[in-house]
Amino acid sequence: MAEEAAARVQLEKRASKLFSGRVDFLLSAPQLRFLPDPTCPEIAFCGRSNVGKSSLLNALTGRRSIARASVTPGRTQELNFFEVGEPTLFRLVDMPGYGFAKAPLKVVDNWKKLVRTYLRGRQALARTLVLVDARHGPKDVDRDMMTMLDETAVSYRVVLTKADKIKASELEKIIAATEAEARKHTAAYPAIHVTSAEKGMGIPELRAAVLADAGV
Ligand SMILES: Nc1nc2c(ncn2[C@@H]2O[C@H](COP(=O)(O)OP(=O)(O)O)[C@@H](O)[C@H]2O)c(=O)[nH]1
Ligand SMILES: [Mg+2]
Repeated sequence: MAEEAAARVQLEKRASKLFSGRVDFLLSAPQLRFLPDPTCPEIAFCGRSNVGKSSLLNALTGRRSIARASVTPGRTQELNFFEVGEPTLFRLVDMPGYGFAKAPLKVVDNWKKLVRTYLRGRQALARTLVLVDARHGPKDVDRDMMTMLDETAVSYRVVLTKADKIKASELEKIIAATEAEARKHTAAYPAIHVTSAEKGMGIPELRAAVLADAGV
């Protein structure tokens, strides 16, 4: 047990060092043909619009605005790639947010095609993270996403965001509900992550998980 804890601390230290080193924006892919060559493992971040995806990416990388820097408003239908390590060890992929109620059908169709094809067919995809707002727990759009991911080849982690926004007693209930949801999905990890980009909660653990998932 002590050994396990020591190994975990070691991994978190290595993860923290790596994430505070080189992290560079690589490119935005609005269509499949613009995807970069799959030369290293990729970790994809999915979630509803406003779930806190950019904030989480910034917290993980210890940057103020790496995720926002490249994502100009109105161009949210792209996959944004960031490289970590020098030389590059793995990539973080900021997926377009879902659940935008007023988007035209054509935009939603395009989104579905791009995201599905990437998530289902990408050889380099090492893990997907599905972000869920801790204030609400899984909603129908999150369940739909998880069901779609059950059909992909890689398993995914469910990550609660904005955990600082609710009381501890409420958070316990949301965690239980989210774990129950995860257990219903064949490709979801049973253990979920609880994070706050604002307070740094769960960030070292998630960095370590990403490193382990990327196999570095
Ligand atoms: N209190 C709190 N607010 C957060 C947290 N993460 C994101 N937010 C806020 O939630 C809103 C949406 O965050 P953003 O990262 O842009 O979401 P995205 O649309 O998923 O990229 C912003 O106003 C953030 O400041 C968090 O951990 N705690
Ligand atoms: Mg964003």
